[in-house]
Amino acid sequence: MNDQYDYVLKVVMLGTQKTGKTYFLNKLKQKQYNEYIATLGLDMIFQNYNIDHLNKTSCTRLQIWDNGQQPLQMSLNSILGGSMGICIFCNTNDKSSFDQCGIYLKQIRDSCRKDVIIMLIGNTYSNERIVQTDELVQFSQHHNILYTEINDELNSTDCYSILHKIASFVVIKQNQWLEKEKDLLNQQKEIPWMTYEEAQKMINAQKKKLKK
Ligand SMILES: Nc1nc2c(ncn2[C@@H]2O[C@H](COP(=O)(O)OP(=O)(O)OP(=O)(O)O)[C@@H](O)[C@H]2O)c(=O)[nH]1
Ligand SMILES: [Mg+2]
Repeated sequence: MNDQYDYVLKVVMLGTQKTGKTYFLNKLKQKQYNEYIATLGLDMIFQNYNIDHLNKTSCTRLQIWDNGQQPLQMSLNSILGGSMGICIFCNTNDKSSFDQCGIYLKQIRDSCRKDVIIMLIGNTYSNERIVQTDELVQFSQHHNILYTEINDELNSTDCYSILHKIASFVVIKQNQWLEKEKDLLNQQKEIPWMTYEEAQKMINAQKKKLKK
């Protein structure tokens, strides 16, 4: 792990073809989006955040995987492995992209940590909307995941805030978990995505701050 960051978090963009994954990430980075070009295999971009929690600012780097529809021999299992956050995109003009969300969720439950943060993103591109907000909200509540909607007015700040929300949930959960499990951590050699030494260092720093 790079010393500059307290956390490096893997976040995966899932969704069937043309649901707006690359559109979203281009907007985040203020890149021009002219025409649809299928993502081949995987693209990766990075975004840094400072997240405040427990009297501490965690410098967090998101490693965002833009998952195309041509997996180039990589199974969804390996793509999802180690992820802390997942955005599932649904194109509200395309019912089949909504149907696929349930299948993705099942796969996520099989492949990821139990506390992975999942957000459903409903993208409305044209006026011919087929999947309504109610259905998407209901689905999210039923599966206990976050939900948000995007449309033609999406800008870089919106994308930044959406990913900030996911990163905050991950860091808060992780800080709470480290605090709660510190006795256990003393006995364990390694925890899933942070080495034992890193976890110790973090707990000690947190304690020092709380004492002040
Ligand atoms: N709301 C909105 N959506 C857009 C706009 N332009 C493109 N999109 C979305 O982006 C989709 C196509 O582009 P991509 O974002 O490249 O699709 P993708 O999900 O990355 O597709 P794959 O790479 O093939 O998996 C469209 O079908 C829309 O859902 C826009 O101006 N407004
Ligand atoms: Mg793409």
